[in-house]
Amino acid sequence: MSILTVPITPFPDQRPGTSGLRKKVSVFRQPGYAEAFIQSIFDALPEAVGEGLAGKTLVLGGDGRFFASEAAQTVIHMAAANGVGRLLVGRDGLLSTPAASGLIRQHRAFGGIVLSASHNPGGPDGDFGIKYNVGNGGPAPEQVTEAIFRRSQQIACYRTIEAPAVALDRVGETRLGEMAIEIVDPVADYAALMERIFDFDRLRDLFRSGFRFRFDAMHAVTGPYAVEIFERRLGAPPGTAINPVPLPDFGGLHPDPNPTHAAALVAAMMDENGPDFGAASDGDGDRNMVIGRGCLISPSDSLAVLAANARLVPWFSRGLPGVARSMPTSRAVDAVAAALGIACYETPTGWKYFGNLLDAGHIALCGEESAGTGSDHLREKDGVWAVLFWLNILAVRRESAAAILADHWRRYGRHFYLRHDYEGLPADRAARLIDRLRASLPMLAGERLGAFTVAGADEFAYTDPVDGSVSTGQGIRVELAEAARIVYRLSGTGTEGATLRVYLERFEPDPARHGAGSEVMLAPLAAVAAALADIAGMVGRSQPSVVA
Ligand code: VG1
Ligand code: CO
Repeated sequence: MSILTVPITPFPDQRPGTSGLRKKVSVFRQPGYAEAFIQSIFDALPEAVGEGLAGKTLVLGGDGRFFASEAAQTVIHMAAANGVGRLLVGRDGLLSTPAASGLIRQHRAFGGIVLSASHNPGGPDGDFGIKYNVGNGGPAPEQVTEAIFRRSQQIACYRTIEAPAVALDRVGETRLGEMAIEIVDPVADYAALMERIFDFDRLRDLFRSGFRFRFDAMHAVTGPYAVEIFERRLGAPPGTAINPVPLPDFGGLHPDPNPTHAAALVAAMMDENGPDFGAASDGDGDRNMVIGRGCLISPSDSLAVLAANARLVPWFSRGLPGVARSMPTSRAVDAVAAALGIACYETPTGWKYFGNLLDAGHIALCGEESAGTGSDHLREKDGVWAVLFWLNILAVRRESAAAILADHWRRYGRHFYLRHDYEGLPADRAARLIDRLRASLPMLAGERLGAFTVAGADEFAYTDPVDGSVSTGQGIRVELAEAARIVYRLSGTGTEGATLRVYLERFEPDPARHGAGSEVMLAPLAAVAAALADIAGMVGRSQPSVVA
């Protein structure tokens, strides 16, 4: 088989965002586009992590979305041409993001490539993405993604080999040129890891007792994981996992597990005869939405409840060393950490910032307001794991999710929380909105905003406590004296114009008010947030397009 060196000219737009390179499928389909980015990863590694991939083990998988099979063959051929020693591929090219992270760790692989645009829509008109994970199993840190981007701006050629497509539909060993290929069951190792973390006997008892659970896989990657773990290993009735077959267009669904896109599940859970517990995951299986009967659970609250109940899970029976949350995530988990007397770290948005804290053992649990929760069991957020965590708590406490949440608020107070997204904005105007806010920061302290007073305002920057690296420009924070906070930042995962995210949070200690709806409780804060940034004037929108 002959190695080909194909000349290309650099594409200017290959800077990875919050989680890998995400673009429209039509962008990825330009000749040489995916190849240029993949070769940039390979070329950047020696400088970025000290060693190249030659002779090393690489993991490859993805969420099976449109364009993933072509892209998988591209990676396979290029890996062989670039001297990769061994490639571990999920059968049919499928691996959830957490399963890929677990495989990298278990096989001590050098790294991995995940083909997914996660919660972004799929199909020929939707999005595609490529993400590189490093040897700890986690997303490449910023220094590495920046090195990949720099390389992509100088790249002159890529290497591939002339060979037919490699069949990926059967578990087993094969070769391509000098490279060994091992096609693995995407679920087996992951399911075995879950058995080591949670109390599967107790979970089986829960399902035997008639507990009714519904998991919506949204025709994305978690279907096979849910069927194997919930139905086969834990004895939940067949049909517990709905929309379980991964489809390239996600069956027309938008695999973003929030009340807007998982509306059918939410409706079923709001029925008084609905299931006891419901959950959903996203395209690549790292996000989770959990929902009790009649009771939505915000991701920020979920993180806090998991932290408070961690000792009920065998993996955490000795407690947590510390926890972390991304900056815009509500401070509900901080209250739990304070009560437990453990550290709570605040990191920039994106899972890559948790890696060092987990590796160093400073934390064992972390999460984001965007429906991401994870722990030291691997180095990605993990949707099915988070759902099992809740089920384990329910199996031990034998109370409803609604009762557990109400009890949590009574103990720690409630952090009312909402995120307003303004999607598809002209990028220059969205940038100007943020610039204007940044410029106003020095004047804000002491200002009256409606019924609120600004206690402080800044732009978030983070110094990693482990390696000292600094990340700046991570969101505008406005702290209000009335135990409330507004955060503004621009999304780094969108593919169409800019998305402005406005995060609203208000603490309420009084249990008499805990039953109120977030929209009502946060309406005055939302009005102030829109006015302070002059969202209507700057980008011409009077309403957010998504409320999460
Ligand atoms: C969003 C979320 C962030 C999350 C990221 C990747 O990023 O806010 O918390 O880590 O998506 O999630 P942004 O930059 O658009 O706000 V996933 O499941 O799409 O990989
Ligand atoms: Co995801």
